[in-house]
Amino acid sequence: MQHIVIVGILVIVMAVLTYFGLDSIGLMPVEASAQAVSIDWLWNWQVIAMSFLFALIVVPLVYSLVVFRRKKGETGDGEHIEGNTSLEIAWTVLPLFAVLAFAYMGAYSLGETNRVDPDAIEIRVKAQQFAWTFEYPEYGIVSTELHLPLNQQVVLKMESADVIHSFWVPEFRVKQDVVPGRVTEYRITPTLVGDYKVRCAELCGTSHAYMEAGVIVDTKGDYAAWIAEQAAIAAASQTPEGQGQILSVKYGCLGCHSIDGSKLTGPTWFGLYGSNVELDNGTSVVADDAFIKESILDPNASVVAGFPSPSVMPPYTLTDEEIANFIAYLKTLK
Ligand code: HEC
Ligand SMILES: [Cu+2]
Repeated sequence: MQHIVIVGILVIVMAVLTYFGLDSIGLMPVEASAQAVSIDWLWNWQVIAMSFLFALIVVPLVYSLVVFRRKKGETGDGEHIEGNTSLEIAWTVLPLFAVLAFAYMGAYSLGETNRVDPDAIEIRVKAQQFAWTFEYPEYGIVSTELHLPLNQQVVLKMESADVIHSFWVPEFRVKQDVVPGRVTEYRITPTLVGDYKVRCAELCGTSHAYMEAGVIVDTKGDYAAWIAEQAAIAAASQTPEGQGQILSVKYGCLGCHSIDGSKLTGPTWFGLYGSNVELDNGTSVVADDAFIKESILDPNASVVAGFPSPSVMPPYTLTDEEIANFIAYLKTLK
């Protein structure tokens, strides 16, 4: 009897030490969503159960090894024990209740995680090898970063362009697969302002490890400002000037041409349109549509004074529409 009391006390002490030991390691990153609360609650009870079961097995085992080891000169057999009905009933019924309790807690936690807010903001997520894209359909915004407003439920409607990916932000706790051919949903209510990362949690190819994107939880005000800024950019890129600016970046023109008046490998574009350009053959020409077009399609036709001839600028075969967009952009640089 005395042994049972001692072992009982040791089990409790060991369980408490194990629990606080595990807890102090900080196994979980910060809790940054409303959904994380019930998941962490469930996880905490599992750690308690784990610590207790660990102690319940290890303490009696080690205690028996030490206290009941064979003493010097002892040669006889151990005492013969023939079953113990009440012990068997206990270790059948108690785990049954524990499992039922955890099933109930799991179902409750799942219900909390899936709770639908009818005012949830919808954001579309596209996953592909090996990048995430986020679309805010209400504002025509497409972004490689996911911005979320604080304390507001969002529902991500996720699609994959190729293989199975998985959307996982550890701080939000919830994880959801993104499967080709169907739209999966992910609901989250961020509760902590900060910079997080979504990682693909489904091995999806050679660069799977790099399939990450920024997830930024903003205050309501910062979120509105970001939306306004992105919506303005999205609207601007629809105009000819916007398209012209995009193509200047896309074709690398801005590596040689500045837009602020400074001289790089090529002349600046600042104030170029409509100005008088001196050529290296001594003549000068007005920088109008025809001159600009010729300079792009055939840079050697006329070389600007002060720059090496033949021109270091490679010829570009742009469409008439691209050239018109470029000229619209050039006109804004003054
Ligand atoms: C490798 C550097 C380089 C790149 C890249 C480049 N340019 Fe140029 N560009 C020059 C140089 C040098 C000149 C001046 C010599 C000449 O007239 O060809 C020039 C001249 C021009 C001119 C003539 C008018 C002037 O004063 O600037 C236009 C217009 C122009 N580039 C447009 C473009 C466009 C559009 C692109 C991209 C599609 C582009 N350039 C890419 C180097 C470059
Ligand atoms: Cu992936």
